[in-house]
Amino acid sequence: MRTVTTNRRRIAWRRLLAGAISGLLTAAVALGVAQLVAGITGPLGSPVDAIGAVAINHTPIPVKEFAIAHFGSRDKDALVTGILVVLLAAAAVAGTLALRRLRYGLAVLAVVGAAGVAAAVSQPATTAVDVVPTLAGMTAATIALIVLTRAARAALTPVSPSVTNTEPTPGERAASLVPAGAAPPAAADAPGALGAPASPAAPRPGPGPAPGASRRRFLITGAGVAAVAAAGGGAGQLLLGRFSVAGSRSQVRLPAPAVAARAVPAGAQLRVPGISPFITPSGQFYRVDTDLVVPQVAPDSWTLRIDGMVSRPVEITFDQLLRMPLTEADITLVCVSNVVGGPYAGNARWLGVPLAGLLRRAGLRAGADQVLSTGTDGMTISTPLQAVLDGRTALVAVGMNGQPLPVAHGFPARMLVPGFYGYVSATKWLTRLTVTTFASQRAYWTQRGYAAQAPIKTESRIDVPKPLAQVKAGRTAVAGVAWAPHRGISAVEVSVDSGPWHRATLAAADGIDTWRQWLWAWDAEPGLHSLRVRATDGAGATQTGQEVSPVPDGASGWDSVVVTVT
Ligand SMILES: Nc1nc2c(c(=O)[nH]1)N[C@H]1C(S)=C(S)[C@@H](COP(=O)(O)O)O[C@H]1N2
Ligand SMILES: [Mo]
Repeated sequence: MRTVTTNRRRIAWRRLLAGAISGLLTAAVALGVAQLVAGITGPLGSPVDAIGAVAINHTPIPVKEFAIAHFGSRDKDALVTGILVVLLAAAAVAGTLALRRLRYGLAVLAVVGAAGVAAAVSQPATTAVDVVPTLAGMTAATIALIVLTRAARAALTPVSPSVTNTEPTPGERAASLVPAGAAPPAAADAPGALGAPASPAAPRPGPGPAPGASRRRFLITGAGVAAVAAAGGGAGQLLLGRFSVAGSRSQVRLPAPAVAARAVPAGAQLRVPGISPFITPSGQFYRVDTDLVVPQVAPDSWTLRIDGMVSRPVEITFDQLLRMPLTEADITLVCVSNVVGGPYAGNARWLGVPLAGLLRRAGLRAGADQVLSTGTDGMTISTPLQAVLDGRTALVAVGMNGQPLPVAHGFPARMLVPGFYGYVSATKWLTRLTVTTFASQRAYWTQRGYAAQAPIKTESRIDVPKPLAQVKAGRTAVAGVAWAPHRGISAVEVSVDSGPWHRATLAAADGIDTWRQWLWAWDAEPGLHSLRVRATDGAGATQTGQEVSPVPDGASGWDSVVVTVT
């Protein structure tokens, strides 16, 4: 009896395994074929990315904050991994169900496919062709599931070990035509219910190995499906390269600025190992956006439309933009999601056309108080019109640190308005500026609970020593950066173990729109110590110690680190 139970268990496991393998291969072929077709129709049709985009747009803010805090710039990888895990689990279930009843498995496929199509059509930047990859993938998946299920059923059909020829016995033939699940429930538990009668006289009771031929057929079918999946995925990846604008970016020649920034003062960069460099290299500049696939916007088809409450709506090409007088400026950009002490802040030298001049060219009508800018990804960003016009260097930028904008940072053009968090000032892949009012239009993040207007709060960060560092007793450099863009930094102070505030030395200022490095020499005494920092802006307002999380208008509080002095 024990042997019979063990055998039945083994059969059940084999069924599960074969079903799961069929399902996973089905998912692989769906993704591979979808990728191949997306390689022809364009990157927005990739079903995983489309589902991811929907997930991003509907993620509740606490979850988004959690993802940014815990996965950082890897949050997108984490999302794609999560979607793949769910898809593969669904596929494994579909494969197992299909062994029972093919149509159950196909029903799971249909649900997943419908979700993929719905996701693709719901994206702002997609068109009808972007559902084609998902449809092609689902068609391939349907065929694969049918073929694999047939092969799996044949391979699972048990026969008596005494049968050595590959001709199926009449019992086997019947079993392979009737899905196992079709047996009436009462019979399902009876020995031998899974298919062919096992010969009671056989030395090993219960089903023996499936005939080598049908098992081989399952393996060959599986390998074939896997090969189609891999070939499709690989070819799709190659074809998707066509949509990259890296090539046209390298062709862009930026004109010299009409208004050049003065050289960064020599004293703006302190010689302290581990401090944030005054100018953040573009490759290290933080990236925050809602895009799983970096938008690829070709400069020759790019235009910037200026409309809304203007007397003459205009549309400008990239060449026209480059022929306008360009201004160069150093501006520090900060993300509203940056927690106290966090990494989402950077400082770069930007090159672009002053935004105020562009808007005035279109003729501003009275009553407007908002510039609503739109990116090709559908992102909308609201900026106070008065700030754009008050003389600060608000730009439609085309250059970053001496190069055309990196694709991930908004190539071919983005907005920058010193003093405001990125979500209300820094539209990447900019394509439209609408002059409007805060009363009539709400931007993307405002619809999701963030403030409509959000100047960057005064913040300071300790870069060295690192949290939980071991430092030698004696003179120790405590250093970092402080920012209050468009107000400037007038003082930075450090406190040890909540003691008195000590004035830090400020590096040379490079205007009021950039961050400022600072340094304090600490006579460190052995023991466990905590250091904290606060800054005062150019208007004399000292950074608040009140701890607030990023929603709705930016974090506040004092950065602190704990170190061990030996
Ligand atoms: N088109 C577009 N522009 C965007 C965003 C976006 O998701 N899409 N994110 C904004 C946010 S929240 C920030 S903080 C800055 C970040 O710019 P960076 O990635 O160049 O650092 O871009 C802003 N511009
Ligand atoms: Mo942001």
